[in-house]
Amino acid sequence: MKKKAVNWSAVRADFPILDQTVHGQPLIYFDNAATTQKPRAVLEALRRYYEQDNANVHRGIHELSNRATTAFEAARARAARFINARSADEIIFTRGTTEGINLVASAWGAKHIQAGDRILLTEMEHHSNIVPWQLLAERTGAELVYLPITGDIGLLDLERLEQHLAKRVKLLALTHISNSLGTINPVADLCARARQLGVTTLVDAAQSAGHRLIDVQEIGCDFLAFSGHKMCGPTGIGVLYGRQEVLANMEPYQGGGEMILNVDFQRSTWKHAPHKFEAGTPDISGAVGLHAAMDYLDEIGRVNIAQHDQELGAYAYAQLARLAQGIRLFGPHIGRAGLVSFLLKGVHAHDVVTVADQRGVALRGGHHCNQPLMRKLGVESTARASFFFYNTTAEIDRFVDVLGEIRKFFGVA
Ligand code: 7TS
Repeated sequence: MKKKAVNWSAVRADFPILDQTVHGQPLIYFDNAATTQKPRAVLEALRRYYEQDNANVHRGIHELSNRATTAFEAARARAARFINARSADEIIFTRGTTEGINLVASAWGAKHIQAGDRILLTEMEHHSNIVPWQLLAERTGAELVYLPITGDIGLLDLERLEQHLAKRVKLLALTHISNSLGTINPVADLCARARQLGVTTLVDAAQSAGHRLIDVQEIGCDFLAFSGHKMCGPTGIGVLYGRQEVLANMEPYQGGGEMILNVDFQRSTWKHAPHKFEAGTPDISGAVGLHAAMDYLDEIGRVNIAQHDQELGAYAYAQLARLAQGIRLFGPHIGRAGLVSFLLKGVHAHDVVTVADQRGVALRGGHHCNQPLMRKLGVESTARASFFFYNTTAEIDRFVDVLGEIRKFFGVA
């Protein structure tokens, strides 16, 4: 994709919510790993849809229903282009990453996982890429195994990957970008190595889909899941990509309207993918909003977004590292995503977040749905600042000043 110079302050002005004060201070929104803000283009697409086209999809032959169906299927085709899927039939709309992973655990797992099989995860997975597999393991007698990470730097220890993969592993499911560490995993390489051994692969792209170019053919995964709300889209809509050959060999996910070919009192037959996996009325407006979000991100250019993201991440990391003994930083020193997890020595993460909020800075503190990772790191929680392209280095400077004030306030400076 051709790179162009981006006017980042003009881009920021597309987000009305950012222009406000919180507790009397200008809002600095650094909780983008939890959810991102929405540009006017997305808000307007939602309003236009509800003001002009709203109807149910795939039903009725009236004009509005046709328009809603066209808009919904156009969003599917757009999502396929967004991640370079071969076909729109490989795009299943879900509520988000969590539901995408649960869908695979349920519909793929039911057919392919048996007692004694292993599912390989990593120690840096979000709960949504752990718990669905635990439920599947309980149902089937399968076993979960974990690729370790290397201490606070938080890189995957890949030395024994082949050894791990060779031991009855049926599925490798891992995150592209860690929401706590900011690690960017080499997913294409891992999927290639898994594929060679006949292992099915799933990539959790919750933290990457809106932040960099995603090409599922280049990654070579069987499944990839992401959430619209973490990439400028509405809440309640997400995408599960599944390779066509793999989707064809799966059970339905939920039963209901829209996913059937024919229903008798005792038995039914299903549509082909993706409709087989989308029972009931889908989130039509969500898909329309997600379509606008994908257009918006590509208008800026995901290559530009990735670069800006990494610059903010590197800048923040460097500024925080100057606190030296006063701070513990998590995640890689270089090549990190646009977020930093940290602990101020002598101050609880929740206190950092509470006092930062009083100064207008929105952070997140806690285990970030990474409890096993936190235990591995020997902590209960971290504070986290996570950035998106509308954030600025000036905001990071203010945030670092606020941390200085917090350290003084708690008498640890
Ligand atoms: N996977 C990763 C890597 C995530 O970071 C998250 C959400 C999810 C899956 C789940 O996404 P959902 O949209 O289905 O909820 N992560 C975070 C976070 O870091 N803070 O709040 C939510």
